[in-house]
Amino acid sequence: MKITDAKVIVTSPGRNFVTLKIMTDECVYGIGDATLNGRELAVVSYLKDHVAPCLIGRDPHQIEDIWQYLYRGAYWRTGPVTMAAIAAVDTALWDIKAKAANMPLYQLLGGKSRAGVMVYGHANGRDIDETIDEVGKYVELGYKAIRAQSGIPGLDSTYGVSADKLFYEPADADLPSENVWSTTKYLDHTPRLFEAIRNKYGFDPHLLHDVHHRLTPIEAARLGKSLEPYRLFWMEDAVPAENQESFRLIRQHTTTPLAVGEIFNTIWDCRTLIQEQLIDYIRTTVVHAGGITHLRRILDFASIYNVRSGCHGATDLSPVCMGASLHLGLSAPNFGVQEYMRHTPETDEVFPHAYSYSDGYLYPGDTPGHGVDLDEALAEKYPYRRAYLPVNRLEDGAMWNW
Ligand code: KDG
Ligand code: MG
Repeated sequence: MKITDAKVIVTSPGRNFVTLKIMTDECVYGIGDATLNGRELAVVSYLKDHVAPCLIGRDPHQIEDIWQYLYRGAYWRTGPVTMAAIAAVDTALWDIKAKAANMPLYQLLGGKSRAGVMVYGHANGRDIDETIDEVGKYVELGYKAIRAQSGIPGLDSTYGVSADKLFYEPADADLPSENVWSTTKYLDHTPRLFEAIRNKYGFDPHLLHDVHHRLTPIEAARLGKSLEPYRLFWMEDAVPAENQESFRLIRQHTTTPLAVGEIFNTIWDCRTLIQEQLIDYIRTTVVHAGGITHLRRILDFASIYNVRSGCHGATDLSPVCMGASLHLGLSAPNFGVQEYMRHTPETDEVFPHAYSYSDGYLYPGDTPGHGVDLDEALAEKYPYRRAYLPVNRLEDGAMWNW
């Protein structure tokens, strides 16, 4: 089998997605997600100008060799643009291999380790009462795990709180909108949110919370301690993780489980975190961490240290990424939980998929490949629109992490 073409498709059915479609001389094709929120066109160029020409004529079954060729061969390693491009190729090649074998992808990854993939949904509200109501809606939908975020008194807007409750979209403007952040207000408010949720719903649903990189290590330690009575499933991205050692300090102070890694691109970004058992869940996902080949390497490494997966699954990761992630989640022995932010009906129509939700779990389905396709004619009707994530400033105007 030979690769005959590699086409990059940009579409915006409510939000931007970049998809790579690899064609072969045997009429089997594969698709991979290459979306990098707010920097989409950089990956488009990387793929079109620098990767696609190198793929033509290669054997698509040589997945590992092609991965190494694109990673080592570029000389310039890692980074979100490079790794999203490599991920798209890798995902498309696994799709081709599984279609050629006439098997769902999870079979090629070793078969099922579980019946379904537990997912968590996003409950959020402008204040504690509204968030409590939203948690109730996810309980009604059968979710076993629910992330809770709430607006903070005295701050106009904050991460995780959206107007549309089911379809959260943070890339909300043509140029970055500006938010104001106060750690003091946040640290006072957040334990009250979880106290109120536990009072209302008891300890049955798993509760998760995303700090979104906003604290220092000692502040994160304080938050983790103050949340201990509410037994969170995890506290996510408590601090920016360029310094993996930051987590040593947090870990010394709290038993609240820690999750991190949605913006990591390689196994080296999480090596210390995993090896020193400083985290409980690694959140790297297919599209931003080099595809199925590299994410599986990360998860296997993590399994030795009792670290489980908690793959990122926000709306800016396309249904193609979700499908691939579900196959890996079904097979990985150390799967933990999968984030599931629902895509809009327009997006679902452009990306017909075999996966389905039922009673707190996602099931990848048994279609050969990863089970997600792209309706190219429909995709063309939704042209790219520039959209950025917000930025954050402290109350004195200084830039902060969003
Ligand atoms: O593009 C950025 C989003 O994917 C991110 O803000 C979502 O933190 C996020 C999450 O946990 O889903
Ligand atoms: Mg997050």
